[in-house]
Amino acid sequence: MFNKMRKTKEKDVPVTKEEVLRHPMPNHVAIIMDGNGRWAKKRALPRAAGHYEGMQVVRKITRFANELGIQILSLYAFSTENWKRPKSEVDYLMKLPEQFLTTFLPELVAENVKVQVIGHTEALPDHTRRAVEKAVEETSGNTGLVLNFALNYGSRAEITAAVKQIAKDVERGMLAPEDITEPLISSYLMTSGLADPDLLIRTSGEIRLSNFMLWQLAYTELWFTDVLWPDFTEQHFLEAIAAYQRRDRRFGGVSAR
Ligand code: V0D
Repeated sequence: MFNKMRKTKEKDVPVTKEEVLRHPMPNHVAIIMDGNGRWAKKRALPRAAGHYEGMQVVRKITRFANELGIQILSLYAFSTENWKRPKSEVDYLMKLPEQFLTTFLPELVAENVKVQVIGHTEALPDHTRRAVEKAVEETSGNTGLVLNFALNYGSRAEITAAVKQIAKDVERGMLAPEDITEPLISSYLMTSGLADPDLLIRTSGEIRLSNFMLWQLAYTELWFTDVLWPDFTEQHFLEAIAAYQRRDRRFGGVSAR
């Protein structure tokens, strides 16, 4: 509460869009969208209802991020751990990309959003993979917000695959051990070509990274909230960005990076 509000004399006032637009915007915002199941449970609804509501919030926050001029929005939609959930729930989750894209792909195209994906998409059901690939293709020429979905993504698996490929390239003589620098390692990750996140948001009260972009988050500002993802609003997003902007101002010029 106190943390998220700007204090003007006696009153806490919510951050406005205009105020946030006056300060440097984070280029890349990443979100761990947690709390959909808990949201449903609180309402005695099936978990699927929480995921469905969470999908509506994805649409809302995507539009808003684009309006704010954010360049990259990375969303952790399905982790490699999520396969452990009941089959019925996994089956439902795997229908969401199609459902989302059937409804919103025209809107994404109209809004110049470029859909990308990181993660082992080859292991997704065909119907899911096809829907996502179609969206990636149809938006590949767009120049606005990059909407980067992490699907069947795990950071340690990503780093392991990168190390394996680097070893192969050394073995083939394409690369010398001296060439292995931090930027080279970044270029072997699935996020190659994307700047590292400036701000990570995690909803629903857990204070951990859960195997999301471990390498990429090395210098990222972290913002945690107890708000469940289906309850997450534009106002919460503004509060997270304002917190980032305050921290960034404090380090401005004497950056710790
Ligand atoms: C459920 C909250 C959009 C998190 C948001 C397969 C859990 C809603 C997508 C989506 C999910 C993915 C790719 C794409 C277009 C949309 C999505 C999953 C879960 C996991 F190209 N929401 N969403 N994918 N949830």
